[in-house]
Amino acid sequence: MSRLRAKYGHEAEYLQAVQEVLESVEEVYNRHPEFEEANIIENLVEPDRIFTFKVVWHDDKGKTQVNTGYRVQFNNALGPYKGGVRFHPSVTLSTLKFLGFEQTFKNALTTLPMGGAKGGADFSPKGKSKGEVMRFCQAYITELWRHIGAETDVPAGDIGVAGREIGYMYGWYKKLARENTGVFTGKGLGWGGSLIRPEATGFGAVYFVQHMLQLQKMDIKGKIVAISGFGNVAWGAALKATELGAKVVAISGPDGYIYDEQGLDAEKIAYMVTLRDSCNDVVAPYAEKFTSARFIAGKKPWELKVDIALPCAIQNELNGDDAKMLIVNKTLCVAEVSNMGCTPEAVNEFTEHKLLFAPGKAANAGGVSVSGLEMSQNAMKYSWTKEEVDGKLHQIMSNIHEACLKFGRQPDGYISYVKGANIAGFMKVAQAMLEQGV
Ligand code: 2IT
Repeated sequence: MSRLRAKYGHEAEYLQAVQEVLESVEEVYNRHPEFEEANIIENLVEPDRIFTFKVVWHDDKGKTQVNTGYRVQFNNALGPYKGGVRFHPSVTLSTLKFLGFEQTFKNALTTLPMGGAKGGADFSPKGKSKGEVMRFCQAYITELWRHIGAETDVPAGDIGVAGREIGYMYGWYKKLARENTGVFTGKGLGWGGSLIRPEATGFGAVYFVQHMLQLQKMDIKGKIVAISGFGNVAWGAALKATELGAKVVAISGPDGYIYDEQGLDAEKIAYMVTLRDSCNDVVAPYAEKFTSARFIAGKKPWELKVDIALPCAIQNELNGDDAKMLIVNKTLCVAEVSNMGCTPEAVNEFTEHKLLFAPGKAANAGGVSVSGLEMSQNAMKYSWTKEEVDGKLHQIMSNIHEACLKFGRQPDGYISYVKGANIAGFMKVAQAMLEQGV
């Protein structure tokens, strides 16, 4: 860590993600001298390669706009590089290195043959027209297309990138590469996309929470849930939690949160997608449309008394003070559905108070799992039914939960899902690297 800090001191998120994994695996690592011999940690914490490029495009006024685009190919010990693309003004190299690092272990947990990667740009979709988004996606791919491919690196969506953006990127990729392979996942259902992919991250997270609760002899039915965010991931989580009989009382945006005492229903959940697609990045209009709801400006939903908290927005969105409030309010379970949604201080609070807490690389692995299933379907030139994909997603989330139990059970019986997920993911990647030589 001190070597990494000296080299990348300004990359706070990347250092945070690495530190968490190294702390978790220390004991196991020390029991495997072959890892030390091969210098596996030094090898594993550095991305294989990073592409950084200028993305130049024209806005609707004909003005030239310049952004910075990236793709971090982190590790391909287990399969082709795989991971999403994020378009958000906060994107830096540190963000994408942390996400690529996390993705490597998350993908290992899915048991599917996928390495880890992440890409993106400091582009804000907020207030942009459809044409502007399309031109931006095309300009991004003009630079990136040479470095990706169905057997080398398979991008997908993340914050600011959903079905529409994947369509524009894939359409442009096809023109340049002159091939029609499934190089992106999250494609439209009519042209190679998988059923359940849009819902998969949220669905998988709720399946994971079900396993956590079941182990403690509890049921998700009747539980009160707070969700942050209102994008694709929040939508899937709200849909599944509601279907299973939980009551989702909060969603949030950068402008504040919505408290809807009656809970979300099908109409309200559908409206969430309309809000997201408007590209205004605000949730306040929800309270104007539905009178059962209140808009609380500038606040996060973690001050509410709820049973389950699901951060679904962005990294470090739940801090130590938020965690303290959730603990005082006797929250039963917190699952990171966003990547690294909780700060280290928050994670420490949860662990100290023995709260049921799932880290993102376990809880949100359902999205990339169904991406892996989309790759399989594309390779077979075939598509599975909704039931088949959902069944496989269920099985994968159950396997991840088992892996967390295997490596995360503490002497006092507490399940550290953080340790469990990190050790299970690390062992698989480290072993593969060792077997493949340097
Ligand atoms: O963080 C993630 O796992 C994603 N954004 C999805 C990645 C993927 O390749 O489906």
